[in-house]
Formats: sequence, C-alpha cells, structure tokens
Amino acid sequence: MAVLEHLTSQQAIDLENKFGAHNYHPLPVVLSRGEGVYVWDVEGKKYYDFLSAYSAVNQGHCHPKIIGAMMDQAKTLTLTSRAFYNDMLGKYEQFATSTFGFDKLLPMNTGAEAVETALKICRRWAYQKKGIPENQAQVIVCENNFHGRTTTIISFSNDPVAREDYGPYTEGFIKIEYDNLVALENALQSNPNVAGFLVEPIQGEAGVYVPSEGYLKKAKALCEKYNVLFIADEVQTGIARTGRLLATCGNCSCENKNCSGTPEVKPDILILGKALSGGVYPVSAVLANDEIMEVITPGSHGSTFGGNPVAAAVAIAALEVVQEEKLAENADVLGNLFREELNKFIPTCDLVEKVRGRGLLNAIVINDTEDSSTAWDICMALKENGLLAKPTHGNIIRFAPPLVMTREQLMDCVGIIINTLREFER
Ligand code: IF1
Repeated sequence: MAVLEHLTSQQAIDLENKFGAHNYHPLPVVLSRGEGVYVWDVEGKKYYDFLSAYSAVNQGHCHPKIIGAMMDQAKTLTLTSRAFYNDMLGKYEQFATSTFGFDKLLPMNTGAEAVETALKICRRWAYQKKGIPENQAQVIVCENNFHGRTTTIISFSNDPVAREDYGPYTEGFIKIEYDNLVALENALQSNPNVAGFLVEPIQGEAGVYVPSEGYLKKAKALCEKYNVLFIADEVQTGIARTGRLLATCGNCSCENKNCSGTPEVKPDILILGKALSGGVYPVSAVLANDEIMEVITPGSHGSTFGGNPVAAAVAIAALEVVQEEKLAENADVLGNLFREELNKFIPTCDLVEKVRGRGLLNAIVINDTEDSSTAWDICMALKENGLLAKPTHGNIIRFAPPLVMTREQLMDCVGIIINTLREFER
C-alpha cells in the first residue's frame, strides 16, 4: 500500500491498531479535513467539532490567517535553536507579555512541558527567594487535577489509569480538595515549605468543574498571605475559551464588553498552551514577572523547539485572531445561550442531570452510573447525527466547539444534541 494513498475509515483504523501504540480509545471516526467549526471524515461526512481538539482549535480548524502565518514563516526560517537569536521570538514575547500583562515569557512546546517549567521556576524561586531549605519545597495541587502526562505530573495525579505502574513517583506535592479554601489554608498553615499552589481555573478533564464564585480570588489572597506562588494552568481554559481571554482574567486586555471587568485574580505564574497556536503547531508558554522569572538563568532550562520562529509567527497570528474576531465575547454570549437552551430541556428529560460550564467549555452529566456506557453510546449517536463530542470521565460529556461558531450554528448543534438525547430517553 502506497503510504499516501486514500484509505477507507476502516483501513485507517486498522493501520493505527496494527502499527500504533494503543494509548487512546478514539471514537470510530477518521477525519481528513477541517475548516472552521466543521470536520469531514474520509468518506466525506461532515460534522460539527464539539471537542476542538480539547480546546486547542478555539480559532476554528485551519484558520486562514494562522495557516498563512505558518506557511510564510515555514518557507523562510523554521528553527535556529536558542544557540542563536532569531527575528521572531522577541516580537512574539513582547506581544504576548503585553496581551496577558506580565514582564516575561518562557517559550515551550506542549502544555505538559509548560507545567513542568512552571514547577521548576516555582521550586527555584522557593529556594533562592523564599529561603525554603534545599529539596524541601512542596507544591499544593488539587484532587482530580489534570496537568499533563509526564512522570512528575502524573506523580501528583489521583487518576489510577494515568498514574499506575509509572513509579517511582516525584515527591514534593500536597493534594487538597478542589474548590475548598479551608483545605488550602490548612495546607498552607501546616507546611512551612510550601512554594506554590498549582490549580486549573476550571477542572476540565475532571468533568468541567467550575469552582465557587470568588474561589480563585480568595485562593490567591491566601497564597499572598503565606508567600506562596499562585500558578494558574490555563492550558485548557485560556485563550478565550471560558468567555474571557483568561479564566483567571488577570489584567488581560480582552475586548469582551461582557467581562465582569474586575480581574478575578492575577496568577504569579501563568501557563498557556493548546489554542495559543490555534491548534496549528505545538506552542506553550509560561509567563511571570521579573522577580520570579529572573531565577531562570542561561543554561538552567531550555528546549530545542521552544521559541522557534514558526511557533512565534503562529502564536502571534493566533492571538491576533482572538482579539480581531472578539472570540472571548462570542464564547461568553454563545456559552450562556448553550446553557440556557439545555437548562430548558433538562427538566423534560430524566437522562440528563445538569449542564455546567463557562463560556464555550461546558459538560452535561448523564444520569447513570460511572461505569455505564451511556455517555459513550450518546457520543456514538451524536456522531451519526453529525456532531463529534467525547465523554470525559464516566458519565460526563464535554461540549467545547471552536469559538468562531455563529449563533445559528450553535442553535443547530443544540438541536442535534437534544434530539440525540431524546433517542435515549427511558
Ligand atoms: C491527553 C485530558 C483535556 C490540560 C491542562 C496541561 C495539559 C492539558 C489543563 C497538558 C492537556 C489534553 C491532553 C490529552 C487530552 C486533553 C485533556 F483529557 F487529557 F485531560 F483537555 F482535558 N494542562 N489536556 O488539559 O497539555 O501536554 O497535552 O499539550 O493527554 O489525553 P499537553
């Protein structure tokens, strides 16, 4: 078989099963094209994408401005390594730091790399600035967190599937209940060596858990009280996904007139990824102010591809699209509409317990046992009806379309979702 000849869906699936590691259990759909809110399978069937590659394609599939920026740069200079300067990185760093309101940016590639980078910065700040004894730094994390798949990150996961049989595990983490300020203060009071608090503004993978109003702001205040760094993992919630440029909305410059206008909390360290590139190229970043970022000195951290010219060009274009197309505002308005429509439907259907989320990061909780296949079966039926979504844990289905969706498209999708759920009514 010639490598690039056209495959049927089943042929493509068979190839992956035979030659690829089985580290995923994908929905049985083989995609070959994406444009805006739509994707097509190899047989030419069209779908609404309601996952957006886990919120990496916020700007829509193959956004022409981002693709154009990538192509122009790729034809000019792709990679220099950081052994030399390049003419794109500084421009990107200036644009991104002014967009998010920080002094400095450390460029990486994947979200997990950025999380690891943030943990290294936090630990080094703890030893060099806070005076915590060497190798004693502790970072507080939340139960049911998801921050990536590296050995250190899964060391503080409580998801057995992500963690088991990968030991020995990295030490230096304290787990507390999410959205529990008493638990946070207790951990801060009883551990003199706490360096940082790493938290998702909304726990995406856990099932789109939105914390109580004011949780992030009060958590940041506790971190300030105990001289601990507040580290926001906005890899999934950032870049306009939740109806604001950032879910923490720290001094951002978003155009969203619906924004509360009162930045809830400004992280000491901000972690970005996924839609920082519009899903076009692996780009992640860690942002902090000088007094924190200055602990990173030449040779103390790096990456072959981190900050490469293509990544820089793509990220600039991806952030410009967010601002030019007012994606945060659109996500805010359409997210409210989505939850409003589903909340009208839910009382008429015993299959669905609730809908929750912020902006266009939402989920429905299916009224069934954790181990039931109902959520999966619903996603299979949604696929047949032209909409792609996937369960997170157990009986929760995440709905996260690209932020470029129109009101008409959203209402079309609401119709597909409701009609599909009705097929499963008992
Ligand atoms: C998979 C989950 C989502 C993230 C947050 C860091 C990372 C992620 C908040 C790491 C990545 C991805 C990873 C992907 C599926 C997806 C995911 F289901 F795994 F948990 F979105 F919820 N922080 N999330 O959500 O970024 O290294 O992947 O670039 O691993 O299956 P990454």
